[in-house]
Amino acid sequence: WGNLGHQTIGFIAQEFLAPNALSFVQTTLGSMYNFSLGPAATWADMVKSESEFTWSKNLHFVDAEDDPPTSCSVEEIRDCASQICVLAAIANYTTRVVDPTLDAEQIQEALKFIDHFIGDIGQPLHVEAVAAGGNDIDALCDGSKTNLHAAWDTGMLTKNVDAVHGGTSEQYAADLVVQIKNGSFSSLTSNWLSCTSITEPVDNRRAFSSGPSIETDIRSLFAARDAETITPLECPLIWARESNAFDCSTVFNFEPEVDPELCTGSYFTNAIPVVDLQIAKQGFRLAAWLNVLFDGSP
Ligand code: DCM
Ligand code: DCM
Ligand code: DCM
Ligand code: ZN
Ligand code: ZN
Repeated sequence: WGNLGHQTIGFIAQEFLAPNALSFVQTTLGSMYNFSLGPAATWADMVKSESEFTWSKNLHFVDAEDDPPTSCSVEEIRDCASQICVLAAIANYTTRVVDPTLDAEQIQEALKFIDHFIGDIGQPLHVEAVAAGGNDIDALCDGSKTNLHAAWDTGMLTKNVDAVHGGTSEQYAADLVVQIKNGSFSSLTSNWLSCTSITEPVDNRRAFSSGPSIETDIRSLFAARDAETITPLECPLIWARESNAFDCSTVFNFEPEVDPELCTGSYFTNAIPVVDLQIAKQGFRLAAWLNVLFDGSP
């Protein structure tokens, strides 16, 4: 996603933080980010072009070697063998954000990376290898030259937010929060969280217990950290598969030679509900992830 999408995800998450997670976020981000995951969400994109952070460029996506629109899939071993992908990055920064041996700057970076990467994993083209995640497929947005990836990161989203959400990430977030709390998304949220249902807080730094998949996930993650390895997480893989499925159903439902325009007509009409869903869902999941870490339950 571009800045608008990431900020929206951060502002949504901020609304659903539990007390300890909220206090951790506020203290860790400080006034520079207005104490909020909204403004902090774009830091990872800002630094990736700086020489000091070029190593982080390939952490923003996972190149799923599937075949959309015929066949969609994400496999940890096939697609992230190098451990340089968004799946491994979420695992790494989940251990780092609660690592008491790291200094305040490193903890803040870990939080900003989690804030950003839990957003990116919801962008279907950040979970796709074809044409470098769609970057190499030329397209038009309202007649302006773009590419398939950029239209999903920014073009379609900006057009829609300008048209029906007041043009700002704050208003877009507020509108999606209403849908999550009382509207069309409210019946979906327990499903969104089905892999983050950690119920037994242990302590503030390791609030994990046994149970469904994510508990096993995160517990083994911390065990693996002590062994200086990184273990795959199940929830981010499930989230990646959800996003990647939209490559088959929606994103590659597109013939650039026949009609390269993405920001009008049926392509746009079909895409916007997917964008809204993915932004709302990842914002809600970002809050749940931090709530599990700092408050012991989502
Ligand atoms: N780093 C990271 N994840 C790790 C280890 C390091 O993101 N598991 C980052 C943090 C610093 C840089 O790499 O920005 C150098 O860290 P160090 O000096 O700990 O090697
Ligand atoms: N990107 C991606 N998958 C790739 C390559 C890039 O999702 N295989 C993303 C990262 C940026 C955008 O596409 O959001 C543009 O990438 P770049 O600046 O590397 O061209
Ligand atoms: N916290 C945490 N891990 C950190 C820093 C803080 O779990 N690395 C949590 C513990 C408390 C709150 O944030 O719930 C404030 O912690 P403290 O005052 O101990 O830093
Ligand atoms: Zn992108
Ligand atoms: Zn990114």
